[in-house]
Amino acid sequence: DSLDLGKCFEVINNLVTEAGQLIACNNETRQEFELKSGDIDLVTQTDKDVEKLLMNGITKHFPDHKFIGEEESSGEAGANKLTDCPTWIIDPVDGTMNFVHAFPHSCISVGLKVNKVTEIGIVYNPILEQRFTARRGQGAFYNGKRIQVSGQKDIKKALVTSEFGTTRDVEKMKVVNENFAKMAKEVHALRVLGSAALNMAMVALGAADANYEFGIHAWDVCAADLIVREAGGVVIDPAGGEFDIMSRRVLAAATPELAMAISKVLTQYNPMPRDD
Ligand code: LIP
Repeated sequence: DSLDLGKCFEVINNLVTEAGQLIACNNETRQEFELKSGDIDLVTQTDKDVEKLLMNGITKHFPDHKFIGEEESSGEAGANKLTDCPTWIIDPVDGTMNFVHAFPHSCISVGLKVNKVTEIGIVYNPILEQRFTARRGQGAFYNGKRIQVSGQKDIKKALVTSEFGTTRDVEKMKVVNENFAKMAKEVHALRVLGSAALNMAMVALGAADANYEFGIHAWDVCAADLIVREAGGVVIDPAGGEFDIMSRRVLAAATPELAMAISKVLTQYNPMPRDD
C-alpha cells in the first residue's frame, strides 16, 4: 500500500514541535555532556531524549519505517546502509556545542527518504522559532512562508558559511584552515555559526549564498539538502560531482555558477570512514 506523505509530514511537523520544547527548556542541564569521537564532539541527555521522542512518535504511526540517527547510529560499518524502505534520517540536536553554551543556534534536523529519494525535510530551531520545511516538488518554507535562494552567482559578492567541524585531527584541520584562508581572499564574507543544517537552511532563505563542509554526516544534511533544492539552490559534492549523502562532503549554493566557483577554490578532503 502506498505511503501517505501528507500524513508523514503532519506527524513529523507535530513531533518536532513537541521535541523542540526539550531543547528550548533545558537550561538547567544543558551544560552536562559526554564525549563521542573526541573532546569537541559532544552529546547531551537532550540529544538522546529528542531522538527517542521522535523515533517513538514515528514508530507509533509507521511501525515498519526505518531510522538512521545520529545517536542511534551504532558506528558499525554498514549500520547506516540506506535501503528503499521509508527511512527517517535524524539529527536530534544539530549544533550540540552551541546548545551546551546557550548560543541560540541549534536545531532538530529530520529528513524522510523513500526509495532513496528525500521526500520531506524539516530543520527547526526551537530557541528562535525558526522552522524550515520542504516536501519534494512543493517548494521550501520558512515559518510557513515560501522562500528562495539569493540567486548570487559572483563569488566576490557571496556570503559563505563553513565549520571547523568536530575533530582536531591534524590533517583535517590543515585542510580546514587552508580553505578558510583561501575563501577569505575570494568571498564577500565568511561565517562560522556552528550548525551544519542551519548553515544550509540559511542558503535556502537567501541569507547566505553558499555553505561547504568536509566531515558532515548524513543526518546533518539530509533535510537541508531538500530544503535548499526546493528553494531553487544546488547541492553538490565539493569537488563538483553529484552530492552523495553518505560521503561526508557537501557544497550548497544559490546557483550552479557560485557552486563551481567555490569548488575550484577549495582544497579537497575525503573524510573516512563514510557514513555507510
Ligand atoms: C555538528 C554541527 C557542526 C558541524 C559538524 C556536525 P552535531 O553536528 O553542528 O557545526 O561542523 O560537522 O555536523 O554534532 O552538533 O549534531
